[in-house]
Amino acid sequence: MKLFFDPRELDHAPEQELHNGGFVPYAEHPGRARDMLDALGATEPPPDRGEAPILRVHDAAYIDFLKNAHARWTAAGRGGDAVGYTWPIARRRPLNLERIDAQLGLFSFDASTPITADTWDSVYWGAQAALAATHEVLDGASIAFALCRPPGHHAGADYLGGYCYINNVAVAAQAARDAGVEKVAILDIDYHHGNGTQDIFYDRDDILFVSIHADPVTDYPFYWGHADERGEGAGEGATLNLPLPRGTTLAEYEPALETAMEEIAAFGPDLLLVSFGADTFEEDPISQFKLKTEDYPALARRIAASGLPLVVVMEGGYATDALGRNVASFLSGF
Ligand code: Q9C
Ligand code: ZN
Repeated sequence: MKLFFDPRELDHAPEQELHNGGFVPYAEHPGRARDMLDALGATEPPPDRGEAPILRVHDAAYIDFLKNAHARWTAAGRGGDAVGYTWPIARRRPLNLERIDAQLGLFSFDASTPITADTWDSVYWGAQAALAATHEVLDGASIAFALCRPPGHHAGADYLGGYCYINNVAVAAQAARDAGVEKVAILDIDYHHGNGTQDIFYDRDDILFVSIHADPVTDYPFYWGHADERGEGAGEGATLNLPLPRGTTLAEYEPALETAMEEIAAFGPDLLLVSFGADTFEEDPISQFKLKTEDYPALARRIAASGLPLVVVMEGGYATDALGRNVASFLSGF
């Protein structure tokens, strides 16, 4: 299995995040990628497919903002990383606001996803890694892995959040559609609901989104991921959310995965993309499921049993010393 990674993904390194009312060291740090690299062995850098595939799922104004936000923050006389502090609740109405603080609110949904001078470069190359893995499979490989960092599944067409800026799996899914793949399924097994991915494809019937995650009644991102969200318009029925309670172990996780895989089989996709987060691990510092390192191959085997071509895209996982081990354990099941 080929693993795709670009060293520029290491550059994005915010200093801190707002957590429960105080500032703490940033959980989504470059050491996560280093830990995975140590455990996984040789990776290859992705070719540069440009911005066009990114702009297929993200608004041009948002991408422009991402590229320039930190420079504008600095020009406003600020030090450190750019973070918003006020949000236009329910997008009150379209306004042409120039000030960086207004734009940060417009293009984000939380205060724990800072933009640094290096953010654009890292997220751009992470998206290229997802594209490389996708094209590897479109060219005939049965599976490929994209070591994307920062992660992507919380980012929507025009917003960042949850440590995510570009939605790597969404870019990959759309690239597959554009290459002629008719039906694409996305299985999201990060601990957190993939709100950005859901939003991007919510009204589409050509891309199925199925997610197993911590119940948003108790866990971030709260406002999405409830079981009654099933898609809208043409996409009605092409979204499936399977929320699980805190404390979930493999025994409770497996029936949800069975349901997810049956839904995917019924959809009849030509390609399956997996948003994989290792934050379902029992020792994850910000999450509350109880999966063990040795549980992950069973998940991979059930996914592989679909017989579908697979692209695995890295999402979260914050127990840094165990992260590489957990990802290697998951991939070993394929
Ligand atoms: N620190 C992913 O796993 N939590 N993102 C912020 C207080 C955000 C996790 C709240 C968790 C986002 C990709
Ligand atoms: Zn997560």
